[in-house]
Amino acid sequence: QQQLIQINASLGKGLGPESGAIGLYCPCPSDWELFQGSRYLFSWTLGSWQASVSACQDLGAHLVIVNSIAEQSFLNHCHIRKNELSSISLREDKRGFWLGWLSLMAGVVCSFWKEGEPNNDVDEDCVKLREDRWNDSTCTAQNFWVCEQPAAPC
Ligand code: SIA
Ligand code: CA
Repeated sequence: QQQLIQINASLGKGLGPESGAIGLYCPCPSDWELFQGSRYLFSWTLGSWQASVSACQDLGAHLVIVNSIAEQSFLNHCHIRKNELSSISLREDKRGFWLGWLSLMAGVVCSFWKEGEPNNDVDEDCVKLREDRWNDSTCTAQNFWVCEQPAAPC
């Protein structure tokens, strides 16, 4: 809830019911981007990976799960902060297993690692978009994040 207000405030909006604003409230928040049956929110504030999980949950969403080349391309075009990292819904456990998802496409794991990644450089267990690919990074780093949610018809 706090995060939602922060996000809206930094967008100069704050039009949700929680704002107490009087007037029409659009059920489809304009700060979400639609793409192929999902909608996406690109955060305007920074947080740890776990804080990002909570921020998405507070919005009824989850950190983005990348299931296709098309979806990765969409992210590449829409996550505009070129030299910043944005958390996605993928994490490594202490035994080196990937938690979350890694989808199969045509029998091969669909992943978009940056060249040389994941390198687990100084305990990097959380995955972030970095430019147009993925990098493993520390879970405590303060980064942007991307939420995803099934797109309900308006
Ligand atoms: C990140 C960051 C910044 C961070 C840096 C990492 C690594 C890459 C290499 C160190 C020890 N860590 O992921 O948060 O962008 O300070 O890159 O260079 O993860 O794989 O330099
Ligand atoms: Ca890394």
